[in-house]
Amino acid sequence: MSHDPKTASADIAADDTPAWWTGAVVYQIYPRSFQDSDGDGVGDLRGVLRRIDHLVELGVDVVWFSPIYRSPQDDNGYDISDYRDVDPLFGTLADLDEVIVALHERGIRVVMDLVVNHTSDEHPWFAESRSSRDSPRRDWYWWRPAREGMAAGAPGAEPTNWASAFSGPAWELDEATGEYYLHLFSRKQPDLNWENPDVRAAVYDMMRWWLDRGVDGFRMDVINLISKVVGADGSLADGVVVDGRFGDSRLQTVNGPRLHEFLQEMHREVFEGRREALLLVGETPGATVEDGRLFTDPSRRELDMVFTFEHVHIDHGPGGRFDLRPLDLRELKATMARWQHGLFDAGWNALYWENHDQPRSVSRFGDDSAYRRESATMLATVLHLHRGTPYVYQGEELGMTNAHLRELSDYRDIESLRFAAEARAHGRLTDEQLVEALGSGSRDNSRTPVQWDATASAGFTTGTPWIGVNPNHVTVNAEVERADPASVFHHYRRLIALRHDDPVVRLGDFALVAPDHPRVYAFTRSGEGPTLFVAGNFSGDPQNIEVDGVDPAYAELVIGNYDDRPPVASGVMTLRPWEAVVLRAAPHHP
Ligand code: ISL
Repeated sequence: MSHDPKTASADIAADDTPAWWTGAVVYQIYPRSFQDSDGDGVGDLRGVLRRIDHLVELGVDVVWFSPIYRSPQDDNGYDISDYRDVDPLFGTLADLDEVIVALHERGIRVVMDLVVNHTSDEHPWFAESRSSRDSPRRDWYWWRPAREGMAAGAPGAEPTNWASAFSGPAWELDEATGEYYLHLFSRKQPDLNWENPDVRAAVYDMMRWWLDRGVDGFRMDVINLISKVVGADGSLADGVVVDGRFGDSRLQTVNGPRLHEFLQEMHREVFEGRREALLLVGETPGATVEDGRLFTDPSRRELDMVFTFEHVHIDHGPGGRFDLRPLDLRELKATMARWQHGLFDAGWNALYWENHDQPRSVSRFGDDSAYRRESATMLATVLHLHRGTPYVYQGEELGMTNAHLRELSDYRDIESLRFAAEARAHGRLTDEQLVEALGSGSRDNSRTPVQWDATASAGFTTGTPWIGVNPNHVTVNAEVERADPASVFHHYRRLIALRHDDPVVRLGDFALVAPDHPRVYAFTRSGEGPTLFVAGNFSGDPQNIEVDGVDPAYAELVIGNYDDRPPVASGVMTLRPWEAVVLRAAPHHP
């Protein structure tokens, strides 16, 4: 694993040309819910082929596929049993090749999800690892005996007190060999031991295989969990106990001591010489701005950008995602601004409101009934005018809302099901409260089928969909959206085109305006070209905002979500309910 510094900088920043992805917009496909082609109720790759025109019309530059690898589907594909094959649920490798060619022909790059913090327990590596204590692959995963002085299997005998992200302990006893294995997620997702160089070599080999197959990058699942704090004697430490039984494992598992070393090694082993054409985005829950810089400063040769979680945790109450509170807009602005400034001179931001783990943004931060169109377009405008690479999650461009699932039995996500089972077992929530908590916080909110049209299954499938179609598909769907020039869909098209055309959107400096305004999110973008002024009203009431720097009376309305521009009097602009505007200063205004 040698590294020649003379060639190191050749493939990035060879000149000052900004990387291609600074002007790109990424679209996330969650294949299981995008488009079914064979009537089994689950979306698939041939379904994607049918909808490529939708992506082309939208104007996106990249498609990121959530996992389509062979998988027992315990966590909808984030539990992989074969990294080099497509799950029959989604099609075949040949189908994938067709999809890649079809997207490339339209100038759209393809990014694969890469889940290498853990595998499925049905991956041959794990089968071998668990087969005996002497297995050559034993050390590929985290095996530990019961806590000292305790019998394996006794309550509390787990090697550490860490909790799994999906409730219960992060350790599972394997009866056959009498040891526990670590799983930070479900028990069917054992954590790989990145301390072992053979594990790393196998992962890098698989990644090269995918690049050679023609993919253009990776979205790296929980990549900042791959390095754990491990003592010289191999020990793992308990976390501080937070809720009686379990300790907080974050100090031991998040942004661990060898993380940056591993990422730099991955870069040398996999990306050296071809980095420029690729998109490398890490999912990094728990990363601070300082971490974000370490990951994305190009001179460090790690990643291009990372997904921060700070802004999507602001409305979490003590109970986390199942305990959402109203958004504090001031906090949201301050958080976003910190990342904008922190990664301005070195590094880059990934911008998102939604993905397959987050509730729908129009339901969460907007008004998904009376002002659905207005609030969805306002949220889009604010996000897409930041500096960074915006991510559009399937259906977000249609203004899709939370799922409206009514019964506990309607839920499919392992996280929601485990949460519900535990809350019931401990009598913590009534069924009514549970339906309410899941209704706003469940990951299933964003996993219902894409609403293509008003027919029975929204055009998603001819069969029975694996999860209920949102009943509002009769009015909220792509066909209706496409027919209306003022729709959420056409608004997204304009925002994407604007990023492609305006270097200030792409690279300009960012400055908040009226950071303390509780209901208006306003900022300027300035750089090589006329300054842009952006404002979004995060409420259903009219809001006033002072407009300094850009005189709106002389400014061009670049994009808005009402028919005309908002009224301005004596330097005060009055935004209408959920209104968003992007104004461009006249050339004589700097
Ligand atoms: O959504 C979460 C739980 O409330 C997050 O903690 C989530 O589990 C975390 O963002 C990691 O997400 C990724 O890895 C998980 C998988 O379940 C998610 O779908 C994936 O995006 C395990 O692979």
